[in-house]
Amino acid sequence: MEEHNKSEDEHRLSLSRRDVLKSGSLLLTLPFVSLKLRAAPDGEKTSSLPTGEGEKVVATCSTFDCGGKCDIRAHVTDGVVTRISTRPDNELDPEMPIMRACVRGRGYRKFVYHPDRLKYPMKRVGKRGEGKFVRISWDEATTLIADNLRRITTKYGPESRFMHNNTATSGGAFSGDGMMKRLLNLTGGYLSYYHSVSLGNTVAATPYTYGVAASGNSLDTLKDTPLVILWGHNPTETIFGHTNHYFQQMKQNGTRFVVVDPRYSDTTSSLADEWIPLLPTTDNAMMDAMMYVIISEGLHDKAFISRYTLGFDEASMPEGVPANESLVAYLMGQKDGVVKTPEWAESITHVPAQTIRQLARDYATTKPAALIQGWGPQRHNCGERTARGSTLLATITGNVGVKGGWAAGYGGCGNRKFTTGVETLDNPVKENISIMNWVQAAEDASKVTPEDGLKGGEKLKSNIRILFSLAGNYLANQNPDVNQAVKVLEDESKIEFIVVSDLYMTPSAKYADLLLPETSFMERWNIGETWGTANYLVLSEKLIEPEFERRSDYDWQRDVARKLGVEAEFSQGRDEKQWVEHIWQQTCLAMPDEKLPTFEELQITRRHLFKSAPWVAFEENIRDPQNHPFPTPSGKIEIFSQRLYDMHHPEIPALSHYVPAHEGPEDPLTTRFPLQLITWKGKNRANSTQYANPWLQEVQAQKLWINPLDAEPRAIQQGDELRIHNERGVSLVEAEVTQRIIPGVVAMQAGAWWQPDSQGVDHGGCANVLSSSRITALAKGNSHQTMLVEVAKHESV
Ligand SMILES: Nc1nc2c(c(=O)[nH]1)N[C@H]1C(S)=C(S)[C@@H](COP(=O)(O)OP(=O)(O)OC[C@H]3O[C@@H](n4cnc5c(=O)[nH]c(N)nc54)[C@H](O)[C@@H]3O)O[C@H]1N2
Ligand SMILES: Nc1nc2c(c(=O)[nH]1)N[C@H]1C(S)=C(S)[C@@H](COP(=O)(O)OP(=O)(O)OC[C@H]3O[C@@H](n4cnc5c(=O)[nH]c(N)nc54)[C@H](O)[C@@H]3O)O[C@H]1N2
Ligand SMILES: [Mo]
Repeated sequence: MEEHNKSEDEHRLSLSRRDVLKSGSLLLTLPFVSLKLRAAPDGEKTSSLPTGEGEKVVATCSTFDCGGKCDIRAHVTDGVVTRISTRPDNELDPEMPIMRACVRGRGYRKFVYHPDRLKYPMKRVGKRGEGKFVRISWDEATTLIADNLRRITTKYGPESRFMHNNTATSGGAFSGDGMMKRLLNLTGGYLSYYHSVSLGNTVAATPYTYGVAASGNSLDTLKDTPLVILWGHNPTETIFGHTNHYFQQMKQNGTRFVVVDPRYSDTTSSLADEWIPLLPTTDNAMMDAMMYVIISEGLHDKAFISRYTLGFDEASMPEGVPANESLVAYLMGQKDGVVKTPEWAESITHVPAQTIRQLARDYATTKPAALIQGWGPQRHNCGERTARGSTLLATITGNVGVKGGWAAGYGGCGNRKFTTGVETLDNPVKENISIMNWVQAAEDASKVTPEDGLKGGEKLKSNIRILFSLAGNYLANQNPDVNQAVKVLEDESKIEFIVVSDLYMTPSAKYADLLLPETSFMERWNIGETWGTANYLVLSEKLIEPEFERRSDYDWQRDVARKLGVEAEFSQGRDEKQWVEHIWQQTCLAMPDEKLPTFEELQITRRHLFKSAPWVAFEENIRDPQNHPFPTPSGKIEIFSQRLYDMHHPEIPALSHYVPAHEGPEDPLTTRFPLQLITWKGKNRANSTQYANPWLQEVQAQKLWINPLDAEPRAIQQGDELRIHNERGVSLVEAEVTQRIIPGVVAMQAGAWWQPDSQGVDHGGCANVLSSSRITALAKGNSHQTMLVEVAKHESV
């Protein structure tokens, strides 16, 4: 239901219909429709109110990091977006996967036209984090940035400058985040970070099996796959490019879907023939037992294993490794005396042995079969092992490099194409930290060591002294262990200047010294880029003019560059649209065979689908191993990894088998905090983006899922207010007593805004007051998902 309220009328903009026409937005087939318009609220706005004759429907997309690049149709009347719809059922485009807008996409108008949106640049007046600001001019704001950059760089060097995790604009070719890197690089550089908190653990682990990370196929190759195992994968909510388009077709054609997930996810309810819940972090035990069943029953693909792999059994081990380090030796307990039977795994995973046995048999005897892992299982502190464990299963069943199979692991598709993006230029600062190191680098950089993740040097030259968070809510919301992070943020003697740009007063925005109101994607030009295995680009056109004093990051960055004397080099004389056009031209040059439309044409066609033959990862390596060895040290698929073995680290076993996780179900800490808490990415927001959207709050309330078996002894009933706590924090949230979660585990949606009271108790259901900043062993990455908690009725405490 669409409705107009006063605040939206106030948001009606001054862009005339003629401007919209000029900009070429009138594309799709919808003829002008006569609209009955409300009276103008005041004289001033009258001139900009529509004159009544029409509406344009513009195909566009957001540039959020939301999993999909759906087909959004913005209905624009006299410079106002009045409605969002999606690709009509009767629009024929057989080559383009159907990407119907989800609730988030359909809610964009409420995100853009929200009375709480930031309107003016503001500087902090209270203590840092208190959230007290006063309005200032853009001239003062940009002078503050330029002066602080100059002062801090002179005093501490460019290594003291940090750009934070900012994913809300990562779905576009152009962003303030990217341009800020360019500006910093033009003026000495900055401390950069590596590791994607989204998928970094699996990206780090997968090459130990295959030599490269990208191990996914194009989804059209799964058309005739009879069995798909979705392992901690929830694309019905997370979208993952155009996954649902294909999965729904496959479902209709009879593909059997099995979902392995502690939660009965929306994917389970919409797709699965079977749901197998297990305790989080125990996936490797289940995988080990499946491999045990497959091998002990002789169901493994012997020809494939002998031709392409290393380390399956004692006869296929590299030289110099002691006895009993092979996969078979491990599974049969030849070294540790523990045979990895389904009964052994049942006690760890809580999956019935018979279920494990049956899944193992089904997976090994259905040819081909695709085991596809989401990223939830790898956002744990055992995540690298879980990711690589799945590659071993795919390998011993011969599902690697074959059409209809899936190599598991990271899963990204090697044939995807992207725009060239902005030229951020070379960064003179060579030190590079893991995203997990930033709090320590701000508190006391001398403690950040190569062992924790520092690269490019032995130590850091400076603490982080100036920080930019442009389109992120990571500082005090999305970072694990928020309470630990904000202690450092609050200390004004540590980071001296924090710049945040956002559309809303988020928990992280409250920690800004300077808070800047950015435009939304509807108020800028961009090109949206796809996710997962999807392979197309969508123009994200400027639809409406910014209101109040909102400015795009690039726009104010030009002023800062001017004040620093580098504007000409920085901007190359281009405005935002010209940059997007430039990126497009560079992309066209980089892909001469692709026959991309010109930028002018793109404004008519709106999107470009990269057409390619079906892609099967490692197809060549399997077809012709002599001439195309796997890019591993041995040239084979490495079941046993000598490189991992040589690390001699108990959490990095050469076979990626089960090792109990910190804060997993076997941790002695369970005596105090007996429940595992996991989070999931829910349908009504992209991480914390759109948290304040009232429509989307109606879609799904923030609640803690708890099984009746855990609720009952705690006298918890549906709707009770709960207190979730551990040593790191306390969060209050409503109970959802449900069998959709396995006993022993509780779950809530990630991305709710942190709402601390004066005691530091969170009232928002923000999981990151409970999550841990423990670093994963191999990737030096995040483990947002691994935490133990206790839960009680709030009143009873
Ligand atoms: N609707 C929506 N879509 C999104 C996002 C969003 O916020 N909202 N965010 C986007 C982003 S930034 C990313 S990185 C991706 C993330 O995509 P994913 O990381 O795949 O999404 P999650 O929901 O974190 O995890 C997927 C599933 O893993 C399950 N899981 C958790 N722990 C375990 C475990 O130990 N074992 C097993 N087997 N399963 C487990 C969860 O219950 C969940 O159903 O999604 C993107 N898509
Ligand atoms: N507990 C838990 N925590 C997690 C995860 C988890 O699974 N569980 N997942 C992690 C993952 S995978 C990710 S990717 C991160 C994401 O963490 P972040 O990168 O911080 O992403 P968001 O939370 O979406 O915050 C983006 C902010 O940008 C703002 N924004 C939107 N559009 C624009 C724009 O055009 N300009 C500007 N300037 N601002 C804009 C939004 O209002 C929002 O406040 O969270 C991580 N944190
Ligand atoms: Mo992410």
